[in-house]
Amino acid sequence: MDKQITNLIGEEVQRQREGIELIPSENYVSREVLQAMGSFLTNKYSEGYVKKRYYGGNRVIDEIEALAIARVKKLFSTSYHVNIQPYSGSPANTAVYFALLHFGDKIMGMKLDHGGHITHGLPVSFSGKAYKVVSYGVNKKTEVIDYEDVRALAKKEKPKLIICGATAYSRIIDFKKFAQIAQEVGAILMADISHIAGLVATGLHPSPFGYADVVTTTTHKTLRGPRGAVIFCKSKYKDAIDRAVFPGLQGGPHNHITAAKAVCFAEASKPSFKTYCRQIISNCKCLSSELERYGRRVISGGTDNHLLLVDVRSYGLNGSKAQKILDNVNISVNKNTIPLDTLAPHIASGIRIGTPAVTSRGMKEKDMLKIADFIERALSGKRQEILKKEVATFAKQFKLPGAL
Ligand code: DSN
Repeated sequence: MDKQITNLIGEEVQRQREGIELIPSENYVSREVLQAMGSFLTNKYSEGYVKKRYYGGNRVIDEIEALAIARVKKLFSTSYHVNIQPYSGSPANTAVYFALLHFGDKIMGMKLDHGGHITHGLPVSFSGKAYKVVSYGVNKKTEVIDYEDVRALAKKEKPKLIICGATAYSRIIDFKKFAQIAQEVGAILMADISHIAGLVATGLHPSPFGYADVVTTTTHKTLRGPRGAVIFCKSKYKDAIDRAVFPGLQGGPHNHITAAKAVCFAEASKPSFKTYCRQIISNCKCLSSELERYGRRVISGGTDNHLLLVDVRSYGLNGSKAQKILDNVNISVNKNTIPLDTLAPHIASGIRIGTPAVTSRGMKEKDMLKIADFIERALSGKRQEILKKEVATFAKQFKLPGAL
């Protein structure tokens, strides 16, 4: 046993147990997902795809990969082709671009400070360097996507690929409208549902299947599986996508993660997972209205999903300071730019708060009121040592999923 690492893992488990985890992209996996990730499957190389491997000894791995694919198709009720191998969300998105575009082609995604992701065309990312980027945002007043603005920009710019989906957007995304726009300008439509995958799988957010040509998702956010991703595509893009993932960008798939994905897809197919996702949204709405009741500005005036963004300037803070203060009292959030932010992303004017992880610990609406109170007291400058103890005592009442 490696003592140093074991001790550090122990410390991290304690941090998770005594803390309130509000980063919307994080979650707690089940014991079964953990077991699959920590299995002997990590020992095997399997470049290629089911029954088309470059190395021998892949009979079992083929069965696992085929099962994961069958389960995820069932979960999302889709007949799209599935590539289960992407290591994570950014490689999955990069693989889609590599498959369907030439370097220098034009892509259109959501601006980072309006909720988009780095891989949706940020200048410092590969997506922003290899492709020409035009970006849409939210309406300045409503802070919600204005589909007529998106349409006008698409008509003017004629991108080859339109990306919809976000990392910091609290409202429903209308995939049908995006598909209409893409069709009108002859663009390919990619939906990145990484954040909302669990909500989509349970019918609590409209599905992009049937509308988007390609759908990407991570498996570790609302879906509550291992750190990884999946690409779904219409059959005409199948060969290009598969070639872009392997051998284009990746080598051997992470078979232990493929197995854990399969476990997660089965868990997410259970009725109890829908109950869980419903509770994520209820908790989020409750937290949002409680913070508004304290007089705080929630971007777009609320939330339809698992996250909300709070403008922290009314506390006399920026996002970075607010994140640090909350960290000191065992509450994890992340600083986040808000629409039309004048501050750089590493400082930002807002914080992003999400409820998938706390809901996995069994917290309900009454607990959200308590969390709002903790946040309010911390950011209004109340004594941190006392608050930290209160937060730890509160958090420890809730079992840490996956822990023995
Ligand atoms: N880091 C993820 C998030 O927090 O949304 C996206 O990659």
